[in-house]
Amino acid sequence: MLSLGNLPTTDVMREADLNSHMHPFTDHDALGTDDLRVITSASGVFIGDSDGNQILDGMAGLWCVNVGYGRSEIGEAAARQMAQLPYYNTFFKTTHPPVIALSEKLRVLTPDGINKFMFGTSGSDSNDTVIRLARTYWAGRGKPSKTVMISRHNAYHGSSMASASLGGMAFMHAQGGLPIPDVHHIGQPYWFDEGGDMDPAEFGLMRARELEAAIDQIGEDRVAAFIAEPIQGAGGVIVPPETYWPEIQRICDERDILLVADEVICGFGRLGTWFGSDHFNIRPDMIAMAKGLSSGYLPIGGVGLTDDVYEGVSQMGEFAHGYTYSGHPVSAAAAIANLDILEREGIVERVRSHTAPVFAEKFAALGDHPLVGEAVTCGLLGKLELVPDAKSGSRRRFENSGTVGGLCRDNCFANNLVMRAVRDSMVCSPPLIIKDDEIDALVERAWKALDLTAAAVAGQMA
Ligand code: PXG
Repeated sequence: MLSLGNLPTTDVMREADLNSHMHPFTDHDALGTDDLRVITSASGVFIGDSDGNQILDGMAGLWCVNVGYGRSEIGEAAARQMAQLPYYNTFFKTTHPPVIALSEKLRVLTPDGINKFMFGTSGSDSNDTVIRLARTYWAGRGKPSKTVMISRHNAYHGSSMASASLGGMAFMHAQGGLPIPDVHHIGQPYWFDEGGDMDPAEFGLMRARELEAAIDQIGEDRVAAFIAEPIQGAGGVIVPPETYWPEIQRICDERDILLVADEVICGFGRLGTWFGSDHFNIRPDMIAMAKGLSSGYLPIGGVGLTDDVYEGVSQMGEFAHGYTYSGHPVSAAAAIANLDILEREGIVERVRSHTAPVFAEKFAALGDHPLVGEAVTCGLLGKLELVPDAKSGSRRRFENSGTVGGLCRDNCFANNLVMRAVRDSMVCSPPLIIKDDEIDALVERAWKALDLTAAAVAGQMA
């Protein structure tokens, strides 16, 4: 059996992995032993593998390691808490200092009006909590028929039964009998793929107004809430046209429904603001959080809610919901240490005033590559749309969606860069502490991967 103190060779670990470990979102028949990278260490923006490669992590893990790797303060805070009180629950009239301190801190940092916090361990369970809160709120307000959640196609809200239903990933719905009832999906504000001949502003309005049409069609007396990521992440870093969010906010103000911002990726500095809602002037009734809340050092997620939602839910007496690990003291202590780093080092402010503008300028250069139809950034999110005839300005896609993206992702990895492919879009979300010369290295390696990909595509076409 593998001992963590004395690692065997890469090949032995790969084989042991395939024998006993089932990976998330993975076709195991297509997973050869050679494909598996064993990641053994990390520091700053780099991860290290068992063969000694140092790989620039352009994804911050899975969009989460905002403060970068190797922050011993977070480990020390967790260790202190482990020694003091490793576990206690918050169910039966009990609480503990870490969950109190974290809630107080979030009250200050989150968007205006978000004043109460309920915790879990992930983005998925946070969004399950969102559904239960929204439906219970309306029951508490005397409108129990308002149960329908409106979301968007190609949204990602998690992988549990309820959160995957809320998400709009057709390939996920195709397995296991999803979605659950009373979830309705409208179109996404993805101009590059779906905007046709409309200009982006007009398209953004049209997609926002699908919410109004859906409320009319379903009936306002049936709709509980609209949920959306400020910028879709896993769907392919889809930055909506500027017209989109103001129109969504108008509709939610005029209609008697709740607005939920899924801040799991956009929260905690990703866009150069504490939350994506701050960037887009969204006034949410609830926010879902995870990932950057602890920079991924320990699992923790949560939902922030307004006093109105809190009071509405409280009308029902006991809210019959919670997890063994809601507000876990060690995770909460790690989250506090992580938020302290973000504050003390002025990381969010630095992303806004320095890192995001530098990233925007350097990443834009990738737009000149013959394989790239569009290079987009917002804060420290980046995305390249790969298309066959970028030079002509056409947004036409490759046939066999995902093949070229997958190739490009593999070429990135071979050049010691992690970028993720979403269909034929390459997405990027580096740790917020990335330095200027590391941004240069990221862009250089991405360019090289694009060159290799273009050569392979040309070879296939020849
Ligand atoms: N909401 C959003 C916006 C997310 O991005 C979740 C909820 C669910 O969080 P948990 O902690 O339950 O995973 C997410 C997660 C990818 C990828 O490949 C993205 C996520 C998770 C796994 C993979 O882009 N986002």
